[in-house]
Amino acid sequence: MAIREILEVPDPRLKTVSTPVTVFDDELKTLVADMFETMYDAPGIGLAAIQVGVPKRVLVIDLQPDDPDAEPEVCNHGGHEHTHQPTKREPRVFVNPEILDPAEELSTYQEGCLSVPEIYADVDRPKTCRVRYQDVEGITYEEDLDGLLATCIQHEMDHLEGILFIDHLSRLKRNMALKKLNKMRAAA
Ligand code: GNR
Ligand code: NI
Repeated sequence: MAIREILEVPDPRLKTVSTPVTVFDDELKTLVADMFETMYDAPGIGLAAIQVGVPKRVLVIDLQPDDPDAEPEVCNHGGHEHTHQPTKREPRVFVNPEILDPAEELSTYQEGCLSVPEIYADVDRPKTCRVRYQDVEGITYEEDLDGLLATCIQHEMDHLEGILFIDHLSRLKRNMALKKLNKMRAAA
């Protein structure tokens, strides 16, 4: 497993339309493992393969990322002292995802993106949706999503089409966000 470099705006590769996965092999499993490691390290709640430079239709999501400031819990059941992850991981993989039945009703979340660091803005998206996807073995599932998971999967699916959350903002707000990012980079 390896932490991979996350591409940031204005890297032109982020505008790539990703292609479907057709081979469910060890290379795919390594990509997914590396994406989880990269997402938990960042930390973020989702990651699309194109964000690590791989133009394939693969997403990982975990709405319970590690809290880097949380104290590890020390236990000694089983007779020896050991520590537990303070947050429960809920890793989810979506290969070749498709959105079905997006709700007409919208909900607004303040979104951020690991490829647009330190910029946050409200985005409206369908409040619920159904998703059809495959797992790393190629098995197909369908599931109804709501709340942050519905929002997050739509944010990630946008990456597969080369779209960033700032593309949903007015040109004025997008330009303000990009200026702020450049200013923070100059100060760093
Ligand atoms: O870490 C992330 N947080 C987030 C918050 C609200 C809506 C979407 C997201 S996804 C983002 C990680 C990322 O950039 N995924 O592509
Ligand atoms: Ni993103």
